[in-house]
Amino acid sequence: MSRKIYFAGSIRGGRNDAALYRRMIDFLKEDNIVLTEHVGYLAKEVSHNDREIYRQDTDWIRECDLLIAECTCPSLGVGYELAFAEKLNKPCHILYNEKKASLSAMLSGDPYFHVHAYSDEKEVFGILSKILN
Ligand code: 6K6
Repeated sequence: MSRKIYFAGSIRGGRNDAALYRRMIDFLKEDNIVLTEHVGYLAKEVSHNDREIYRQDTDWIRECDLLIAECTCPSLGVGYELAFAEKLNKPCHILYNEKKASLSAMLSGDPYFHVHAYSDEKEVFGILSKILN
């Protein structure tokens, strides 16, 4: 079943994990629609109007079937998107590398979120497969 996925990952919070986002998005795109490919694909932020970004991204969260967030690199925008999606009752899955980061208590402490800790990138794709099964 093809689903519309909102993939969330850090942009202004830091682009250290952009290559991982891209691999995750490519994997998800095999059988699904990823509304937010730019999160993995643009190496550098180009000029965009922030109001337009906010309007487009909140529209996409309304439209999506589920949200998947990679949260190893902390990002205010991703935290906001998760809270916004929760308010709309969208299923939310959070992945993070527990060897590299500790997740904010505001995410790990919220029983609404499905939190998936991993310690090796190879585990990420098995986690994504389980989420989509
Ligand atoms: C596109 C690619 C790189 O830069 C852009 C232009 N900026 C954004 N375009 C679309 N969505 C954005 C942009 N900046 C932030 N976001 C949304 O917030 C994304 O959906 C990310 O999941 C999240 C990242 O927030 P920050 O606070 O790390 O920027």
